Amino acid sequence: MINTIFPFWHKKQSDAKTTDYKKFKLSMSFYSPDGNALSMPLACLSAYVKKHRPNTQITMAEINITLNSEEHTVDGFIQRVMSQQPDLIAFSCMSPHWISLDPYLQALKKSLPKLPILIGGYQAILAPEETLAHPCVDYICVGDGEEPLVQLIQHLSGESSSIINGLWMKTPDGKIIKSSPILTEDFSNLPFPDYSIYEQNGSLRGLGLSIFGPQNLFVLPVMTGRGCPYRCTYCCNTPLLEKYRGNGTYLRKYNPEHLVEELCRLKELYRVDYFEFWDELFLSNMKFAMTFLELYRKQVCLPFSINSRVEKMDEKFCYKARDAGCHTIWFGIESGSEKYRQQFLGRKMTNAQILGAAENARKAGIRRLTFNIVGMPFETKENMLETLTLNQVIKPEFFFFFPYIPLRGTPLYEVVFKANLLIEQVAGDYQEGLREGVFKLNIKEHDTGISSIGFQEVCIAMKNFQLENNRLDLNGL
Ligand code: B12
Ligand code: SF4
Repeated sequence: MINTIFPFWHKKQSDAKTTDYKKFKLSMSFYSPDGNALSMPLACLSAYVKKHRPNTQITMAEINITLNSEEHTVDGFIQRVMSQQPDLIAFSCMSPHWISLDPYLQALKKSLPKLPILIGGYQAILAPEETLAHPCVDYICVGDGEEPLVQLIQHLSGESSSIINGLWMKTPDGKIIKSSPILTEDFSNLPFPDYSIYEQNGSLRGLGLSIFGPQNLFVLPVMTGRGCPYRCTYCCNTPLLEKYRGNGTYLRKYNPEHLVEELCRLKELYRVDYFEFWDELFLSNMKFAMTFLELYRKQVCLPFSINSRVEKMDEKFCYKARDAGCHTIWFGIESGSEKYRQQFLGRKMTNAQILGAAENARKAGIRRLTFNIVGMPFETKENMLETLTLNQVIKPEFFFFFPYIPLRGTPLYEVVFKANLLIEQVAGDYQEGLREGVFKLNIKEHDTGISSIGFQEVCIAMKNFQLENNRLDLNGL
């Protein structure tokens, strides 16, 4: 019975003479289309595995395609993994990168047929059937990965044979064993992310850890917690919030005192110049934010950036954040059309609120980075131009726009699906248009939406605005 449920149990038993069960080699990987060399989920998982299964040796085999080095081609990747001789390879995968990952998975299974392949992250969480149906994939993680990963390592080491909560797996005869997702609830015992897996020659410098941070400073991405209370229709937070509805612990934060201690430790250890907070919403818990900022101001004393919502950016907050060292606030406008935003994106803020929030930040001396999405279903050329106009009024220090990608599991994906607007393959690289100057819709052209030609025209106007406008300098640091 056990052997049928757990395909690799068998392998470990038969290899017993040659395998030292005390040691376990885990390779971790992720696909990066934009040069970013840090996957926060893998840093979190590494810390947890090292705490709960200390004799695990963790190595990285990331696929960073912009580096143009042999190491990141399919062959180079396989060589790297083979040299690490892992007992398990674990990928963190976002949905837009799933198709690009395919040749790597195929080559891996061909070269190392006995190596178990585990996929976690939003691809596995929101499209579990599709992900496990891939012929090369053995396990998927359908929720938070900390505990399931440790349990899988124990299982593959022959230390446990129980069903692994939070993982789905394939039996050798192709059956699928499912279990419920796990939400890591208690952050008080959760170790902070482990950055050491990314170190090269004992350092993190020069690796490209931040996309939007000041280029001439050492910027370290960090997080204060996970989860967001809003329900934007295009965002994967929405199906997760729905999944964990009624579970009061979905919005999770670290203890502010412990977090500040950790930031001081990181500052010292890596000689950090600037922290970039990657939480989807830094201000998901205002009481936490105020306590944290006060401690940060007194003890950390470094500039930082955060992700926010305009509803939270009142004058009081902006001055408080500025006093603590806030250099830049990132916030989503997404669409400049109030009507489109409310009807299709589930974002109820008014344009007056957006302008007010942007002005509050400016008055407090905080730089503004706006996120905008273009090419969404039923978005017209006029709607897209409204997005450009609103940004031209605000003149954010950094204007960013992304072509919309339908993300499975989200309400807007359903709209695209029902209107038969899905295309076979979306662009895996969201920055390609900006680099090449050629912008492509990630949904089908339709009568009530913008045409491909109109999309290209407005995107070029946006790119020009970006070039003329962006000035995220370091003045005031
Ligand atoms: C910070 C962030 C960024 C940063 C940094 C990205 C990076 N290099 O990691 C920036 C701004 C650069 C960015 C860019 C992009 N992002 Co982003 N980003 C986020 C954000 C806000 C936080 C992600 C994070 O680190 N969370 C903290 C970790 C610890 O939590 P977690 O990811 O949930 O991980 C847990 C589980 O998922 C699971 N797990 C995850 N991986 C694995 C692997 C294994 C083996 C296991 C067992 C478990 C497991 O266990 C983890 C720990 O419990 C999320 C929003 C969100 N709601 O999460 C979006 C989000 C991840 N991004 C998203 C997208 C789409 C992108 C882009 C592709 C943009 C685009 N327009 O298309 C690019 C891709 C860039 C890249 N290099 O890959 C989507 C992904 C959706 C999806 N279905 O895949 C999200 C969810 C936002 C959204 N729109 O819904 N992003
Ligand atoms: S506010 Fe941001 S993280 Fe929250 S649901 Fe909206 S897009 Fe997602």
